Amino acid sequence: MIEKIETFLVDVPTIRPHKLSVATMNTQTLVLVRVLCADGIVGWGEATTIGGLNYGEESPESIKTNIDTYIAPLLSGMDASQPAKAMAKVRKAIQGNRFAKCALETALLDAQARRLQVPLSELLGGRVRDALPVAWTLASGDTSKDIAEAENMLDLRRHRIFKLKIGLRPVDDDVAHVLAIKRALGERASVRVDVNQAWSEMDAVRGIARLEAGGIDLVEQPVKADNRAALARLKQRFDVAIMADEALHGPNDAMALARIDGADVYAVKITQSGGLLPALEVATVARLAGIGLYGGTMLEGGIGTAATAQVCSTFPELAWDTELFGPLLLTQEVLREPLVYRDFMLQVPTGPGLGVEIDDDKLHAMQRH
Ligand code: MUC
Ligand code: MG
Repeated sequence: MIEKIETFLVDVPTIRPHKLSVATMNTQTLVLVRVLCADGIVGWGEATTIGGLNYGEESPESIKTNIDTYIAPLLSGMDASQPAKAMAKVRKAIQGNRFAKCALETALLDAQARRLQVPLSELLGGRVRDALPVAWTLASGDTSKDIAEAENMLDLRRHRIFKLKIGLRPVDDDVAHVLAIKRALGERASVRVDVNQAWSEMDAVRGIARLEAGGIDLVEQPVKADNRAALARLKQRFDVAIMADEALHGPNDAMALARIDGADVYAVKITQSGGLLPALEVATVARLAGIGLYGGTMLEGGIGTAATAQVCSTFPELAWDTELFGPLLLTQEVLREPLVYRDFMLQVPTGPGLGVEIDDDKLHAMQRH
């Protein structure tokens, strides 16, 4: 039986300012959800967003309040061993709030997988891979600092895929910044860009032509999320891979975009999809439509990152790798043991549930009061 659902806000400084077109992050706020079950099993979930309300329509505070006030009360007393039934009730009664639903579904599935003593991946169809290649985002805002950071990551054998955040500066300046980094790294790394919706279609045509010529491998969400037609036109026009990110708010968007042949790659995000099972549906639509997969992040800490890793471990094809580096951007950790990054890969935890353990003392010290 579900006895209690608790939520915590945890503010964690980043290791350096992280500059996106929509926000500059100096801290990340984790919304953590703890589900306590009558049989003593505890499940954890997490949701994060970027820059309060700069990235999406849920803020950390709204996620916490909406779970506490409206969502948790629906579940009290329900059978904890039936997470799908619990989530069906939530999805029927609650509009929107995808991030909140994701945090809750993660906690319910973590608890159930622990109860069955299997890794969470085994409740999601079963894993086909134990390690995931991980990109790093260069977003210091300074070209030479970004190059030094990339060189360091290559030396450490931590990352050899780099995503550059652009869209804040004029197109020509952004292109010059990206191509300088690509020239410095050459064939040693895959260089990709994320425009976070900042370009008009005309900007995108001009910018992407030059990025493609300069050897950039992928362009993520160049135009506004709701301008699917423009994304589709860019996909038809260019050979370089065009990835949908903010355009995907779950399986229905995945289907609508697939119908118009709107992207080469989908960024699969558990929060944006509204949960782990909807994220699997996004991935299934992509697979059936011949669209490549990428494991995306909302810069989660260890819990959300482990949850996405469990999901991605079940993908038969993961052509565009992942960006599950969230914990590495943060200065502090709520896990007892951090996730393991080795040889350019995140090792998918093998223990029961999410495969991570929360340090209650650390949580107590870090949580917002
Ligand atoms: C996004 O738009 O993809 C992912 C990596 C990163 O640096 O920002 C996020 C959000
Ligand atoms: Mg993105």
